[in-house]
Amino acid sequence: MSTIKKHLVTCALPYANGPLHIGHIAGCFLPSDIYVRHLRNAGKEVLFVCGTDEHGVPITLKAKKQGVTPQDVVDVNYKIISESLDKWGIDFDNFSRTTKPIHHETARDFFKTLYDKGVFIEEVTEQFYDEESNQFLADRYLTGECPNCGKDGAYGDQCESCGRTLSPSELINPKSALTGNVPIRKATTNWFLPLDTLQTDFLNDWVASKKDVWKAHVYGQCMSWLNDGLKPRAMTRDLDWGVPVPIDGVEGKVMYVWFDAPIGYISATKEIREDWKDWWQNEETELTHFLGKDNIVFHTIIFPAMLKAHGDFNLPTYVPANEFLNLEGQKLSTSRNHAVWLHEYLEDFPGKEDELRYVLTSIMPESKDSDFSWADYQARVNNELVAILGNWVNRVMVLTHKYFEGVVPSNENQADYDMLATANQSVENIYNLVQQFKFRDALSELMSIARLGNKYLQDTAPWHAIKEENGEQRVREILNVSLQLLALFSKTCSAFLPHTSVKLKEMLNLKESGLMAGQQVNKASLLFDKIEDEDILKQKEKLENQAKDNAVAPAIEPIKPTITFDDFSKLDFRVGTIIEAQKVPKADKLLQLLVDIGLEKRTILSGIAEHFQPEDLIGKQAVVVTNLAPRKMRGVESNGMLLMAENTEGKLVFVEPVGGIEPGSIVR
Ligand code: B3M
Ligand code: ZN
Repeated sequence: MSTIKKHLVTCALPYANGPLHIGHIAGCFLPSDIYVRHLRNAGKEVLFVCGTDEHGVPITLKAKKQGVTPQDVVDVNYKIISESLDKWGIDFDNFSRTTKPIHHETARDFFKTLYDKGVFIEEVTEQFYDEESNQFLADRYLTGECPNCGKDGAYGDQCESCGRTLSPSELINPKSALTGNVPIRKATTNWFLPLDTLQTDFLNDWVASKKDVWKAHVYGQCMSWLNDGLKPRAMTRDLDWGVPVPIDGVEGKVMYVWFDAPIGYISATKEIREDWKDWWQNEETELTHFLGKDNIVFHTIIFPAMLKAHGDFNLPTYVPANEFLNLEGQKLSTSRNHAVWLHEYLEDFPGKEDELRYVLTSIMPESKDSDFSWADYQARVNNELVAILGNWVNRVMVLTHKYFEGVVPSNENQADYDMLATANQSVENIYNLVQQFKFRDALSELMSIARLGNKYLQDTAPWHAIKEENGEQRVREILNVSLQLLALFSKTCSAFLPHTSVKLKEMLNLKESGLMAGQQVNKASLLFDKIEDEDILKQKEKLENQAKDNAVAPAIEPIKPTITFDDFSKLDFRVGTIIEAQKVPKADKLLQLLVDIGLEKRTILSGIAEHFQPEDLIGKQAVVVTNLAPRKMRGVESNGMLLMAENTEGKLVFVEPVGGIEPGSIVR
């Protein structure tokens, strides 16, 4: 027997550094909203909280780029984000902000409790510092190559390419994101959460207990971090934007954004509920976090470690993270503006909120990455929502008006009630699927009710039956069953298609007590219209234009600081010929090459797998840096580096000796 009385559901707080795109909404807003609506329909007591994450370096970087204050940036984006979510129909109890005083106070209390309990390790460490801009380079202020996947552009706290959390000192060739300068190191005091001891004390066992509870990819990611061994992680930063560190005598330091952000879930609860402790500190409340896969470590390891160290809080039961959504076969990208923005969609397709919900639920990246394309959007709307659901609803309503002047006919003998039994079975299946966070399957089960309704009309053909002897009696039965199916559908669809559900209930004049024979229904109104080729073309053009606009101002890298001739002559460049090339398992970006450099053959890993097919590389020549210290990636040691030319769009070409030359030839 479950003793769960309340459900607290959270959706990851979006950074207020830009609007929301379809990747964010398919990743966590949509699944959490479906889940919450589903629980509410089932009569559960639910609280659904979210808000904008308004601290952190992405915001300050944006402010600097635009020449405004961080507060200006978050004010603008909070407005766009909250209005678009509201208009789209996300059913939050509270959508708060982490710059609110209540949040600062809550985060401060939380920090203070850990500090007073002696949880943190205080340590003076050398951190990267940009002398030109006079500041420490925390998190995204620092970029470099990822030690895990080799991709350039990883941040001081995380590589977005492979999802790995990082410490600044792990980045290869770190650079300041502010000036491009190579940073110096400077001593500073920070407070660390001892994840290593928390791992042995409780995380190992707690995560292990989630093996069959969490999705395989969530559990798998956690285990890989635990297997690598956790290290203490700094929870404070030398920055001025954030929640000030509440330690007497400490100034100019704020909390790490990933320390304060999840506490935002607590503040958002506190803001609207006096009984907030009941939602956070009572075993009868179940906590569920929805998020995208790049946030898994923070919700399954770091935040639970914080909650545990505090001592008073519940830990999450479920962490149903989604994988990534791509757009037209390419990674969604805010910086390249390769995205469909929610607020723009709502403007371009007024009244089509549910169409987007439907399509994104159908392709939700629940267990692997998936792809949104405009052609697929059009096909799903036209072939499923219009042709199946809209058509069914329209036929039932029109026939009811045609034969019975809109009065629900009776069916005393309960003829064809097996139809209703089948549909009720679907309703039960949907319930169970949503409980398991299988939203795609649940949606297709929902559509099976509409398919059943259509087929039933087709098979019983009331338009023929009416002409038979005693036909009217038969048609009464058919339309009674059809209207009941529709009433059931209108309730069941509300978690997935809330706007449609409201329209359907209005059409049916549906009361809490259900649909009664003799009751009047309203006229049919149009639920969905066809998406025309022209609409789709416009969206595709828009994407192309966004890409072009973006290409106007390519990010030209500044020239690196001057080096001496001696520095240069330390480098050993030779011509190499590639003799073998293969993909590296589980690394999207890496190719493993065997390169003949004259004296010997070298294994070299190169982050070029997205640009070249291994088989096309055999025999190709390249300039190789041969005296670079070996580096291990994905368990393979790389002994050298291939030089490539890269343009501002990220296109790579080989730097090859024209006409060819013996491998091993020196380049100088
Ligand atoms: N703002 C990261 C993100 O938007 C972060 C989530 C916070 S959840 C507590 O991907
Ligand atoms: Zn990486």
